[in-house]
Amino acid sequence: MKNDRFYSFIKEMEKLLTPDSVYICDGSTEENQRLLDMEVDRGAAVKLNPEKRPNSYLFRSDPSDVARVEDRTFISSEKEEDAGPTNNWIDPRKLKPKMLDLYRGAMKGRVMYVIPFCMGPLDSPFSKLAVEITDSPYVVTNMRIMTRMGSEVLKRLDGDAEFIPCLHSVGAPLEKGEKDVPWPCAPMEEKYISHFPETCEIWSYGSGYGGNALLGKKCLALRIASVLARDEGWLAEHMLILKLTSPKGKIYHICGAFPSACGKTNLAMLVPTLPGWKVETVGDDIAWMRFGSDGRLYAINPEAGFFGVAPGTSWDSNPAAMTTVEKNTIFTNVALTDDDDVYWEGIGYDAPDHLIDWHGNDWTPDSQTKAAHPNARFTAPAAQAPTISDDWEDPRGVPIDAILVGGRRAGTVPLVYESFDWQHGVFLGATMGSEITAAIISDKVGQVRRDPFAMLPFIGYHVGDYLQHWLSIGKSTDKNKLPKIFSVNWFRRDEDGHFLWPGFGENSRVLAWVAGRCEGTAGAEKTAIGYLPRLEDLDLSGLDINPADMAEVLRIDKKAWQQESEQIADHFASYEERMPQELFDELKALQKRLAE
Ligand code: O2Y
Ligand code: MN
Repeated sequence: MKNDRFYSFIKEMEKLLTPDSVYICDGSTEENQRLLDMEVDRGAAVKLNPEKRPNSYLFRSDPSDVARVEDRTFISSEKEEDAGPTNNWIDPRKLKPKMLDLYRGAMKGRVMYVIPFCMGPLDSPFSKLAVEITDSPYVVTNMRIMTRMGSEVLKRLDGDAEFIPCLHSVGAPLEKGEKDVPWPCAPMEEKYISHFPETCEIWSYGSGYGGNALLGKKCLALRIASVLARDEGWLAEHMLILKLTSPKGKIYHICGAFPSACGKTNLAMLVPTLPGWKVETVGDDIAWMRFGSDGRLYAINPEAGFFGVAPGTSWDSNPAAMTTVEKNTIFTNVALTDDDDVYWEGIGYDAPDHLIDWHGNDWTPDSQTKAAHPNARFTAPAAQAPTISDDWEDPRGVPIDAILVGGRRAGTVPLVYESFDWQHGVFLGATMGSEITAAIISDKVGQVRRDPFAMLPFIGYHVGDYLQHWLSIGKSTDKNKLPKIFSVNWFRRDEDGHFLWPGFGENSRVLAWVAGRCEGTAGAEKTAIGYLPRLEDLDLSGLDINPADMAEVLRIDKKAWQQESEQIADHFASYEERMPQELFDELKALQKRLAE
């Protein structure tokens, strides 16, 4: 393979990082096995019982390195105003020298792995080639599941093919004779997850965990891709993609933007309770959408695997995910059973009398601590999902009929409603949010955190420009060819805090209504907030729900909506002068309709 830029990148990085050796990954089974065996031998991983969990491994992270670190994530654009009010910004002229100091000699005593990878199906016009340099074998084995990586990508880098350079180090050089620790990483104040949008570079230092280290995912497929999408006229979004088939065999593709921990993976793998309906999975976290030559929006899932939250995943809540992780899976920070299988809180059965917890300590049901970390993860190939859709790797993408936006709202926001048009739909996306729960340490529990299109931690530029880009996408084609936009809220509660809507498989009733709206067959009432289903517009057959609760999940409380509109006004004001005028117009129109 000849690509001068690729080899100069490697040479330059080797000079900077001074590893003991450099290794270019081919992505083969043998290479993967070698790395996993090496991690087991040095005590960094546990091979799980092959009879129970074939070809699967457990890693335990350092207790300080367990999740994405938003405070240490930076958009280092040349001008501060281009990062906008929702991002941490450092001037690249300061950040680059600072990080170069950290990177100098950072791979001493380690191997520098070079991972050629592709986000999106190989040879799809949507896809992007990239190269991640890392000193973490854990990252290599996870990237092999999460992306297309290795020799097939290397072939495509031949000539002068463009690629996105991604640099990662755990930030723990080894002195001669120094013994390594199972999960090397740097202290919090030395961690940097940095993005340079003008030069399309990602530099990550100090963390070996998930979104901080598997640079194809949040760093490339969302933060950098959102900038490319703005410049090239497409959308890079934090959305699941599902295929819905009606009893008549009609197919719909639906994207859904939900903030982290709102059940995107569960919805993407849903088992409908409505007879005759089927949901299949195209993607569970990220969608890249482009216009096709027919003027419709088409989406691909740029990833090849799932990096899902284990706690709460059970045969009841998500049977497809449980099947997906039966083999070839890397688990991180779950508990280990005495017969070398995995366990986590919410797996759906009682804990055995003894476990090894995510710290590597003995654990019994009397222990006061959790056996698995709440952000414990499974990394599993998407192709293993029993719900995987036959078109999930279609290089042309799948045509999108509807986009859902939603968060966790105990009140105010009804189960589902449809926007009046694209601009109003962008307003729904711009104003969506979730109540801050006790799971987040904050003095703002109960307050709504606005999270535009669930992209708050992932927009690589100014949030106002991002919303403007959504508006301009709506002007780029015939309006009848655009997906319809819906707001959904599975989380409405009664006065005692009980969920009013059963959720999970019953959400298929909402999907069926969405499909009916796309088809023009489902009814709705025009309200101040949008088109709302009446009770008779939803298929509620066989659903065991109290009629008063059902009425409540669809109720619009005008007073609560007036307060909501005031909160939205504050939220827009915090986004400063780049907030699009069209969204202020939508707010005014909402307030006028509420006053009527
Ligand atoms: O904690 C992490 O590093 C993972 S975050 C994550 C992983 C998979 C899908 N979504 C997310 C997210 O934070 O939205
Ligand atoms: Mn996510």
